[in-house]
Amino acid sequence: ESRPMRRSRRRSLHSAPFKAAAPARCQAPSPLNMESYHKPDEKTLQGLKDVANKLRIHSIKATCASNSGHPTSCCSAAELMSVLFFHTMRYKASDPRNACNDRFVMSKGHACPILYAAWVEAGYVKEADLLNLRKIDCDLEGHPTPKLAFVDVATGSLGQGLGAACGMAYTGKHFDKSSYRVYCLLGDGECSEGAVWEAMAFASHYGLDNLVAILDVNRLGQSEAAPLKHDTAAFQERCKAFGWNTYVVDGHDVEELCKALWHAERFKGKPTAIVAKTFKGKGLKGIEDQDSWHGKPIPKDRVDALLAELQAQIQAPHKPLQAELPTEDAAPVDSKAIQLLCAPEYKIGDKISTRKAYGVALKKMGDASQRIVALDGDTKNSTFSDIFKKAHPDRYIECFIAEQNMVSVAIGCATRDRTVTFASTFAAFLSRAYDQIRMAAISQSNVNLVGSHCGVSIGEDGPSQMALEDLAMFRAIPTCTVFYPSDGVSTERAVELAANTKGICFIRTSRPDTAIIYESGEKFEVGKAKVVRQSDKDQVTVIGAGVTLHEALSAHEQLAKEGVNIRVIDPFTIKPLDAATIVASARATGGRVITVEDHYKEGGLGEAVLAAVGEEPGIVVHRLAVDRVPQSGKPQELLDMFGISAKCIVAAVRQTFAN
Ligand SMILES: Cc1ncc(C[n+]2csc(CCOP(=O)(O)OP(=O)(O)O)c2C)c(N)n1
Ligand SMILES: *[C@@H]1O[C@H](CO)[C@@H](O)[C@H](O)[C@H]1NC(C)=O
Repeated sequence: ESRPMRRSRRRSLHSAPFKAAAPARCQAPSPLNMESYHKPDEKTLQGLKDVANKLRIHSIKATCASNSGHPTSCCSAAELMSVLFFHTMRYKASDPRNACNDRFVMSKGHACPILYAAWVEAGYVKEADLLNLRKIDCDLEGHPTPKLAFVDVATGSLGQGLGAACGMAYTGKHFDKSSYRVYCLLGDGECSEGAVWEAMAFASHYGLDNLVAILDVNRLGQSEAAPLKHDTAAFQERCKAFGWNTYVVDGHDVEELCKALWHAERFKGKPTAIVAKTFKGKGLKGIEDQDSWHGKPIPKDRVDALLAELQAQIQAPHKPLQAELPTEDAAPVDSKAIQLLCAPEYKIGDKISTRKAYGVALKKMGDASQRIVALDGDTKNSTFSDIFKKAHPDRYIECFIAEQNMVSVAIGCATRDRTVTFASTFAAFLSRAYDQIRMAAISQSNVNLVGSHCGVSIGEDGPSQMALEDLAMFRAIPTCTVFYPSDGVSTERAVELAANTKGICFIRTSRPDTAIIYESGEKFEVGKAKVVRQSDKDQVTVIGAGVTLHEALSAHEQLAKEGVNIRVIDPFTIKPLDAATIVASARATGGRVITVEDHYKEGGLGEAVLAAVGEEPGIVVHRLAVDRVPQSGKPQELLDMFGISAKCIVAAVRQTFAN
């Protein structure tokens, strides 16, 4: 690239000598400081105003062509987008996914026509394509997804963009140690989402001064006004209370926006929130600031006049403004597979819980690659992610008790393959981040989620801590691989495989100590089950995982004494499930299959097996699973009470002969 780096050029233009900010935490949240800021020249300002109106025109035309979409949500953000994309942000317009580029997250994803329009003005998207908005053969969908190179995370479920932006900003600052910055645009209605405030707390706790949130306070939501209406002071107080440097601006004044964003870039130690007072449908006479225009294209009989008015405001049809180039200080991705440096160090019969084996495994993966990053939500000494933290403190992010945000941050860290991310908590608490997990699939994320404390086998803590829905939840996610390891060796290999598997990975770990059943050299593959007990005279196939695999092994032992042989299968991954091995075993055991799982009956291992054999004649699956809300007690007592212990398996095996 021969173009000069305007980052340094601008510094010398505007701020010679550049005044170092006072140490971050002592600096009062200052009003916009005029000392070193020089306003852009009139031509630039007019250019930015012109671009804003061009963005409005594009957004209106695109949503008219699709006869759906949110033009008024675009129009409130026109000046914000113009200044961000053509004055503040630094990126290579021809290479939107470049690692060095500033990031932009459109958290109010329904306003994406204006994002697409910005990339038209930047020269990356063809103007004619805008008219294919929302059409079946066009990647310019109704809400943005990473099918588009300029989108890192899918948005559209409101409240999630800022958490992902936090993950990107944390990664930029602490892992990439690069100068790219992260900008996130939110709606005011969107700010009613709790996840926004989890992210606000995270960003200030970690002093993410490379992150800017822009609040498009256009007063209106979908069905009525947002609760704070135009009370920008209330937004400012909230942002300040959450530890952010905060500016209130007229969101339609390009010069004020240039200035606020200029100050944001120089403010050290805190993230900056720009509370922008705007009007929904700004620039559209009779529609601006009116109710009942959310999500409606401009009616055909009004559109020509409104477009003409916007067009008339464009003064200078001169060559379009160009974004500045980024500083090239982010390393290219090293996409080599990450492998354990040595095999698992367990001996058959040793006892370790799979949750602890997870911590050991992750630490070893961290030894193998700098790209491995771990997150947890204040459960690190329960999930054992603290073993990783002790060895690699610089690559551990404590996310505190905010699981939705933890998942969003993890997704953000994993964007553009900057890191290989593992986020852990009790599996039960991942359920509150299910919307984030669902969106992660749309985001094409490779994030790895690890849930400990599955099932009734956690014992005394009782049902609030027991994950009994997690398999159902993760199986339903289209890009997800579900690992359910049953001993330390297979856990270590599950972590290694997850690190190198595309899509979302979920690893389900258990609390009780269980015996090592595999040799340290045993090979594991996604979608390949292990037949752990078999003979020529097996009469029933029993499939268990985690603690219930060990219960099945103990049932095997008891039944063997009575001369009854059972085949025992460890599926290793529940999705994909090794249907071939299961069907072959079922055939070898007279079509008799028993599944046993520490999970509710719906959507778990049993139903996965049923689905796998559903089209095979002559196979009958009997399911042992938790079928009601459990309670506190000792693990073994609970396994008995809820029908998934060795004793219950033995009884079920006998039952299959009775029939
Ligand atoms: C989690 C979630 N809830 C509800 C919606 C439906 N929805 C889409 S846009 C919108 C209103 C958004 O208002 P605001 O954030 O103020 O954005 P604006 O369009 O006014 O810029 C709603 C309720 C959604 N997309 N996501
Ligand atoms: C986690 O660590 C804290 C602080 O050391 C301790 O009080 C707590 O008991 C530990 N919890 C578990 C589950 O080990």
